Amino acid sequence: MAESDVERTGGPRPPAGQQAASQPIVVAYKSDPVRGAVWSAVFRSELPQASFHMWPEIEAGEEVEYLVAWVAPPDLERVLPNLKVLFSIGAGIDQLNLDAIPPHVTIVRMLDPDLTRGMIEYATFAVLALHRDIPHYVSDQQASRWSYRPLQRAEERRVGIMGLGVLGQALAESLKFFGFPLRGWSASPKTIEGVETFSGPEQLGAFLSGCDILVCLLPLTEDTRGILCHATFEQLPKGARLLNAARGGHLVEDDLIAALASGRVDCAILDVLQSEPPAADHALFKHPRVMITPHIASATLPQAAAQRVCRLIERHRSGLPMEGVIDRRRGY
Ligand code: NDP
Ligand code: OXD
Repeated sequence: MAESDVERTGGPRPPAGQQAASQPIVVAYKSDPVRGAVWSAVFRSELPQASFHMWPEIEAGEEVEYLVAWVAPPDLERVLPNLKVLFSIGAGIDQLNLDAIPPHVTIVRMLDPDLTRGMIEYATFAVLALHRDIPHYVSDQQASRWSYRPLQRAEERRVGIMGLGVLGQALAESLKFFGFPLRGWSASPKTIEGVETFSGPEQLGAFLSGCDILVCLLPLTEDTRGILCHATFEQLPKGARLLNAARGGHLVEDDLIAALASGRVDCAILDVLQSEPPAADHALFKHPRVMITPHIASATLPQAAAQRVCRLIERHRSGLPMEGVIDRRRGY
């Protein structure tokens, strides 16, 4: 039993089913208001016993137990002193300042089949584009150049995925169809059929040495910030290709520019950058061998996301475990 429950109720927490019946459910939503209107409608029909408030229109902050947000307010503990669960609107939670969120608040990230499907589409497209030299052809077209490049079989192009979580594994599954030799790298060892797996910092070099296309689908943490850097590029086969669909903070942008100049990296597709949007004269934005998209690889669709959070709140009220709880120690 959490201490905060004892303090708030003045006694032990009632059994799960009883709690749901006896206590009001107060939810605050702090994000895009247009999408918030969809959330509000879903809560009205799927969890009518809940009162749903759009930030900052919260009358009694001390009644709020659930917060749905991309970023939390800086003075969270003071404004929502009885918060129990913070639902991140995104799959990643690096945008949250974990130190400013009281330790008793459970943080839950977005796990949504639509979001996974979106990433499968985008990353499959991007790996195929890198494999088929599309960044070169796009820049050839801009220069009115008509030139062929030799075709390479997928079986001869090794694809390595950094991060074998929900998204990395889904991408690996999608890429199997094309015949690429697949490898993946994660924090803990994994066995995945058809994927050569590596784990931990000690196996990073062996993993990188066999990546003709390197895909980053890692969470952004203290351990992974800046992982796409000079030292990493130097361990790739010369002329490797890069896809970063995770976070801009993974990439040391100047190191990529240098690696493109030296030929260590041949071309890249980036969905995320250090600063979004980038300055109009950002060197990667204009680079002839880099394709950039504005952080659209995937997205949480409000209808399904709100339905998911309704179900999670019901589980929480019943004392059942929720899927997607983040481990603060690991940072993801
Ligand atoms: P998961 O938490 O499911 O998976 C993370 C994977 O990374 C796990 O395999 C984990 O290893 C591995 N990992 C974490 N830290 C390390 C480390 N230090 N060394 C090696 N491997 C590590 O995350 P998701 O797959 O759901 O999402 C990944 C990221 O994608 C999100 O955090 C988000 O930043 C990004 N994203 C980007 C989107 C976009 O539109 N561009 C959309 C959605 C997400 P292990 O399995 O051993 O724990
Ligand atoms: C996410 C994102 O993390 O859209 O969900 O980047």
